[in-house]
Amino acid sequence: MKKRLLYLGLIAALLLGACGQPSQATPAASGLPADAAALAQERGLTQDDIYAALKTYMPSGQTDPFIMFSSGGQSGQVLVIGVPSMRILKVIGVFQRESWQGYGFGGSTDAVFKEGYMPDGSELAWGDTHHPNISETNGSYDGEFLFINDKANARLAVIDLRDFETKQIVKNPNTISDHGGAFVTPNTEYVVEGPQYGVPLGFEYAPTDQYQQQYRGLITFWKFDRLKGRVDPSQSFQIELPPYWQDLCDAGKGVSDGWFFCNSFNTELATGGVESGQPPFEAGTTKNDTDYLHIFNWKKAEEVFKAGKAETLNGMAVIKLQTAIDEGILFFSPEPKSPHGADVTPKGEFVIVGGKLDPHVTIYSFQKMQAAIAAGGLETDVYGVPVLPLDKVKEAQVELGLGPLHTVFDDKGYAYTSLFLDSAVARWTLGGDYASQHPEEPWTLVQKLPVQYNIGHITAVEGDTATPAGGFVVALNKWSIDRFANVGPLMPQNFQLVDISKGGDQMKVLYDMPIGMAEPHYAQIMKADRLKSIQVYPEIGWNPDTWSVDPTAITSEDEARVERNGTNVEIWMSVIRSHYKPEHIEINQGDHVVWHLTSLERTPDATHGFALSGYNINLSLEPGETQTIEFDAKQAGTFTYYCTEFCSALHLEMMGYFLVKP
Ligand code: K7E
Ligand code: CUA
Repeated sequence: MKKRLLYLGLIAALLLGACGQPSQATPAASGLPADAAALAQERGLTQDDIYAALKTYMPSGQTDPFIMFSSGGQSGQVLVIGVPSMRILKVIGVFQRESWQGYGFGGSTDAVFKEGYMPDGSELAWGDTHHPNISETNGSYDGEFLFINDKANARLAVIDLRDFETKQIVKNPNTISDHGGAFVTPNTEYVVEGPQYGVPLGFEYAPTDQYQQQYRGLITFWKFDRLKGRVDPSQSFQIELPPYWQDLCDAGKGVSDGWFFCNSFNTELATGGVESGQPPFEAGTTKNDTDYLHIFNWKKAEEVFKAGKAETLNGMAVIKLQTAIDEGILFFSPEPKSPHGADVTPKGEFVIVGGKLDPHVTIYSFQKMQAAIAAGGLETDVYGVPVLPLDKVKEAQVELGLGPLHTVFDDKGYAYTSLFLDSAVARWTLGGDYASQHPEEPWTLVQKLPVQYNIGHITAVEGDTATPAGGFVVALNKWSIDRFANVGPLMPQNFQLVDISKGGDQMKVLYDMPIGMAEPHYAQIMKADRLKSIQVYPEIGWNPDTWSVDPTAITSEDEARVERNGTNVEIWMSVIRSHYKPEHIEINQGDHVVWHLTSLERTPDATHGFALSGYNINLSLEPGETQTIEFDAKQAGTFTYYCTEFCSALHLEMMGYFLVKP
């Protein structure tokens, strides 16, 4: 009994604490059922567990204050997750077809999907998404667009956050894999796709013994046309780089706006070949003590491109390496052992680089870089790129632990770095202007919080912008091992929500969220109120691709009809609870079919599907949406079409016959 009272008191105290204002919280606290305390006791929940539960629980009907956009890794998707409840809100098909969204199964999205095929038209049906980036205005998320790269095939996708649909995929014509994308400049002038593995430009054939002469790195600045909501390849440019493996990148902002930074590895120019007695890549790429931080003046590169000093290769403008050197576009600076990550601090004055095999993060000063460039007299690497000496540009090094990878920031002057080998989140204090924000010494480790296990990226609320919001960090852990029920040898990844609301060494793990599809790399967390998404399409007949009323749309059931012109059959179909009109379509085998479907619904969430069995067609018709499918009726027989969304009590009756006469 005594224990029970203790628990009750504890929960009440936690509730009061969690809600801040005791007066507001009294209904919940005073009305707290005794069985809650009994439950806590029965389950053996600790004080921390109860705090974590109260921090993350979202009562039914309440929405999360933050939205996380996570890459879906090798599933090619984007995951949309509410924070702090860690509930999945949506899965967006990007580089793979997503039947639930009707993405890539017959409607206008087929064209988007096909845009991303190889230059010779070969199909690419999957992708490896790594780094989602929300569009920014003045260095802060504006909630309008989301970009993500496909590491597997060097592609970039544009998602419109008005309807959360993928609108464009561009294939990079001059490289075959990428990594340091998709990173936006502070006003989303460009979406940057950094490269990864060196290949000859245009991924032409060249033997690996020609590595130094013929292989290259490449960075792409895709121009974003915000009005059109699309990348414009004709206004985009690339910069040829030495064939080091350029890795993670970040755009300068604030004082460093106009500049861009990428870490790299393999300055050894290793080409592998373990099968023929060469050192394997893992050894060959880690011989040197340092690799090169790549420092780009992208405003200068833009000028050079606009002045016509770029060459055209496979339809893309490429600033050649020598031009980049001559024009002062590209500089290097040494980075300690197997660097990973390049993260710019909120005001833009420092770049932080981790080191997979170095226990420190290295902090580079942008101001010192500028001074070193101005001072001149720089040595160069073997390709002639000027190298800024580390001791001239280094602001500090902080020893954090083993395997520092990525760093994000909060509103209290702390930085948070993922420690892969240590399986920990390091909280440390920034110096410079940030020093006044916290009582601890600048540039010191404050806490190492164990996470489960092997954290890759880390993300914080708006934690990579000019205006970090603090509150939560999410550790994107690669291994889960023993954290969840055994679902076989391919285990989920583990997203761990971490409370960073209290200063000092008071970070706490709050919640484990299994990710049951693929390996997400990066995620961004945005304040939910920045979203401007629509609930229903603005007008009946809306084409989500053109973002306007489609000329083929109909506005009432009276206009539904079938017209035949020789062997061409055109169908105008209305879709509303709970019937299609027409319900019978009878055609001849071999006819060419153009089928327009318009949802006449105006009610939020009144979505209808359209599945045409046997023809590999499935649409999702959201309220007001129009889609057109086009195909040859090759198979004769009796086919059914039906609605795949449970839209009403008579949803099962929402069907029709597609009769194809032999
Ligand atoms: Cu460090 Cu692809 Cu961003 Cu993963 S990369 S961790
Ligand atoms: Cu429409 Cu089910």
